[in-house]
Amino acid sequence: MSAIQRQDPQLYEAIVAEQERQRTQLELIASENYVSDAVLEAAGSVLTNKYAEGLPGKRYYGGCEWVDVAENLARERLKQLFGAEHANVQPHSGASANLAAYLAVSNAGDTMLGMSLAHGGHLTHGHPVSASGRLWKAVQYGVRLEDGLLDYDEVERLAKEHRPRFIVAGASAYPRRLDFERFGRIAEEVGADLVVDMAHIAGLVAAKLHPDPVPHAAVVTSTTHKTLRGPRGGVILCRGAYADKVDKSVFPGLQGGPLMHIIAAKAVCFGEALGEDFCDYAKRVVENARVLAETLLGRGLSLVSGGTDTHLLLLDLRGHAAPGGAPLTGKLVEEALHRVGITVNKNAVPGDPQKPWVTSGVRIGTPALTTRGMGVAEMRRIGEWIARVLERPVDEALARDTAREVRELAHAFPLFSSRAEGRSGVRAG
Ligand code: DSN
Repeated sequence: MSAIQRQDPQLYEAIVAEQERQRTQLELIASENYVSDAVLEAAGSVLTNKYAEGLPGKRYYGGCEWVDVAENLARERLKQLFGAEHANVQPHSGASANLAAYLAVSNAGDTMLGMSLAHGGHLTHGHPVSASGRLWKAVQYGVRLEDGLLDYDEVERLAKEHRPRFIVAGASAYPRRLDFERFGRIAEEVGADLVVDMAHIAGLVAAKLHPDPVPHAAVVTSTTHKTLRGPRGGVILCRGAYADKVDKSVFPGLQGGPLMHIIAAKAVCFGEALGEDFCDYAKRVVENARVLAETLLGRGLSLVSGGTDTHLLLLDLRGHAAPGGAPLTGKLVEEALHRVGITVNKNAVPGDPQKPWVTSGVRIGTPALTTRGMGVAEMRRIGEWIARVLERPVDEALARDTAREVRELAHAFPLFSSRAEGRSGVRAG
């Protein structure tokens, strides 16, 4: 019996139920993944007990000799993975990494230029409800409505008009490659710093399947839990000239004690990403996304930008009707797919007439199912299931049949080795 089971049966039940959900359903949320046993073990280790404000060798607490080893491993591996001059592995999340990056290159009140959330950007890239949009004067760029592709000419025009202190490149729902070289040129032209948030594509960048932001940006931020397949958290890479400012913006600027158990798990993740198998994994992620896109397009569905170069696709539901004739929404499709055991998230499409809580789109990604060992044959089957649920989202008999097929497929690709322990996860492929 596990310690949690003995001590806290209510919580134990929730953990086991979540594990069962992950085991029996198909995870297609583009920003999620499954970590290895080693990452899970480091994240659940005794390093959680240690306070270590400061940096390795320069801490405000005694007894940091072993957490220093963990943090140095994480920093060195991360620098090696991306060829960066400096790394800070302490940000608790992507959002805090972004805020620290902005504080390192500017002062609150300066002008920033970032991609609008409604066009595939991120809240922290200047949305008015986030600290970024409240503390900085945020100007927003987006994609061209006619083809869904990033409008670099508009970025350049806005940069020249508003002279931002920094430009943020990066997206959370953009299925195409980002041209960091062009962003870098625009930033240089207007005397701005380029900050790249590569959270979604970090694993693809590491595997050289996506253009590399590091040569073009003053500062690069990322999360570690998406395509990089590590623990939930953030990191910052930067040029040597920004090292001190970045480190000070993270601590004492924004955070107190770093999460040393998570930093240890990040070190494990970066070690895995440096390994031989990771490039093959990343290639399969992209191939799976391409096949899933082709399958959906083959069933007459529309994708923003007409397809994908990355790990994600954005289904555009405009023009499709729900039963009763009302427009089909992302909310309805997310719920219908949830009923059959396929997990996705509703997502605004560029120019979306629906509210953000409803949307006309669905974002779909392949990192998690690729970790699970699924390949192109499974993507074709899943694409067919998504298409037929979309055609008949409230058909209960169809939902029952599809749910059975989903369960069978999930069963054929087992995920966890030891359910009873309530913690251990093993990847099949
Ligand atoms: N919430 C993340 C995503 O799903 O893309 C971005 O931070």
